[in-house]
Amino acid sequence: MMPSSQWARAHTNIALIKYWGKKDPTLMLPANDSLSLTLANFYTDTLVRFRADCPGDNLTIDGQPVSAGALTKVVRVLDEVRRRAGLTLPAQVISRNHVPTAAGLASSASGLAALAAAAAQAAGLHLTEQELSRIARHGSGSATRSVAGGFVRWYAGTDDASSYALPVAAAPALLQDIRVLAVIFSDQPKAIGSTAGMAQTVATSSYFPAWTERAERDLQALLPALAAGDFARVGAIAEGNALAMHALTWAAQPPFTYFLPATLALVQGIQAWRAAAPVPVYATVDAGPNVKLLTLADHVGAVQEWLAAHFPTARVVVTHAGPGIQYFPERKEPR
Ligand code: 2P0
Repeated sequence: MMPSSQWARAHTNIALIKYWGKKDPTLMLPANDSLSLTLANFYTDTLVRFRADCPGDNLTIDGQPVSAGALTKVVRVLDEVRRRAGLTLPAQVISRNHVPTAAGLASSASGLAALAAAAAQAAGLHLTEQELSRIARHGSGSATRSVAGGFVRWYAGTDDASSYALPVAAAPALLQDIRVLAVIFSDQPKAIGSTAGMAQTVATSSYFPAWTERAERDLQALLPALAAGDFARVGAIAEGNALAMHALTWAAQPPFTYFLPATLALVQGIQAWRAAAPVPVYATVDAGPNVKLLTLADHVGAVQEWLAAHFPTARVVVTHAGPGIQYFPERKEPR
């Protein structure tokens, strides 16, 4: 069958149990299982065309060509699709990010998940989410989880076939009511990227063995809390897990941190507010200075007011649970 063209959309995600470290960088196997929430407002649309008249794999993001040197992750995903489909054609890839400018949410998770889905479909492979997540994993670890919607667990696995993501059961009310507020302090690129930061952590952080045990314990505690819809428990586990991840970087050699003073001020401010008032709001932080607050729909207004009073210069974007991969035919570019 001649390969065709396909648009696919994938949403980014926020990890409640973090992925921070690979046990096999070649196969992209993580040291521990992780668990995330797919986010509705932040996504990437990607078109893949396999065509003989392309000089090689090429990619534009929001209309800007990406240099061949920056294509490594993209080519890893395309190669995995070509290997499975028995294809040798190069690919033209057009990608559009719908992640608010500098939202502090990585577009690599949504971008590489959308790429995996569009490329597989364009190559004539009709794969389950589980199979697609394995392909996305070859691009970027966090992309593994962006293939599915809602709460998603990435099983670390022990080889290529056993390292994939699947949706996790959660109380319907929790899935409907959970909100994420992205609080943006900085849109500067970080000094140490995720891939390099986690490699340095695995190689040198004296806390790394304790981290993998902690992450496993947190995940086992989170699963029943999600199923029961116990938001306070979910939030407390997520906040503790994020801070444990950041402790790893301080214990690396040389030590480093993604926190800015404002990051710490917000995390401490939220903890103090929570202790003083019965507001269910919890913080999580990824590989950068911005903070994501977890709360429930009924409390979004109060959290926004508190942020305006205490962090008046921060930009805030509110979102909720999002879906898994969506497809659009080529002639219908998604809007
Ligand atoms: C996560 N992060 O679980 C963690 C928490 C950031 C902090 O996954 O090397 O861009 O391409 O697999 O996926 C960011 O790392 O790194 C990340 P690679 P990725 O969401």
